[in-house]
Amino acid sequence: MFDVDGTLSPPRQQMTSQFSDFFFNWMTDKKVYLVSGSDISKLRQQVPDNILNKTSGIFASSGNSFYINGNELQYSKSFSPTRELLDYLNDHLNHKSKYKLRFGSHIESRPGMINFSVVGRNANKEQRNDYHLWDMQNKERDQIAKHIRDNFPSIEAVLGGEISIDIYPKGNDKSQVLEYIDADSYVFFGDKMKPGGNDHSLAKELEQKTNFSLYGVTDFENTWKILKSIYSEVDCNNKGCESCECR
Ligand code: M1P
Repeated sequence: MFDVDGTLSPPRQQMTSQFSDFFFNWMTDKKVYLVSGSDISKLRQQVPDNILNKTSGIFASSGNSFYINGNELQYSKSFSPTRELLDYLNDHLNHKSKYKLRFGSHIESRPGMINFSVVGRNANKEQRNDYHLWDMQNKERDQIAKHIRDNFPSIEAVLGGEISIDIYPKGNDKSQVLEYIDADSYVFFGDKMKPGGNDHSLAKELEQKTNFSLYGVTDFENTWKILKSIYSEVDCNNKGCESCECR
């Protein structure tokens, strides 16, 4: 199981062609699931079709929608935020936030969840980066997420990428994907596994299993390095391959 933004690609960017070529070959003979906070349309912009089609399944919107064979929808959940929650978010956006730049698309509705961003999902790379650096110093997203958790007991709010917060009913997080994946052992790669991050719920649930491995990565290059060092060598040896890409 792989998170996407920050794990297989830079946040909100495409996988590099070198890594996607490697990953496509590496997937052969493995059951690979993608588990992203993003919705399916963003995921399709970032991950090439040949990889999507080769997965055993794609969980988008934090496991609130599920596709097999690249594009066959298996289920999609819904979420209608309460007026109180929307009022809190709009009040923060329009009056309380100390970050003043706005680029549009601040509350995005996705299957089973909403995504909230003060700077806005329309921010370009530089604008996104500027907010991200500011937020790392000022911890605005941590404070918003904590406020939501403390004041809306049925709602979970977690940080996924660089500029936004994923918000959904408690339990409708990435851990729900385990209801749909039956395996003897599980391996999960994610960049937000610590408490407050959107990979944490799945990591915590996996810790209840007997056979699991968790890889908290810093970026996609880190994922690549781990796949090469831990897994590819086994594959190459098994297949007796002389010119494996991983060598
Ligand atoms: O998949 C990780 C996150 O990617 C995006 O985050 P951001 O735009 O903040 O960098 C969002 O799609 C977010 O929902 C998702 O969790």
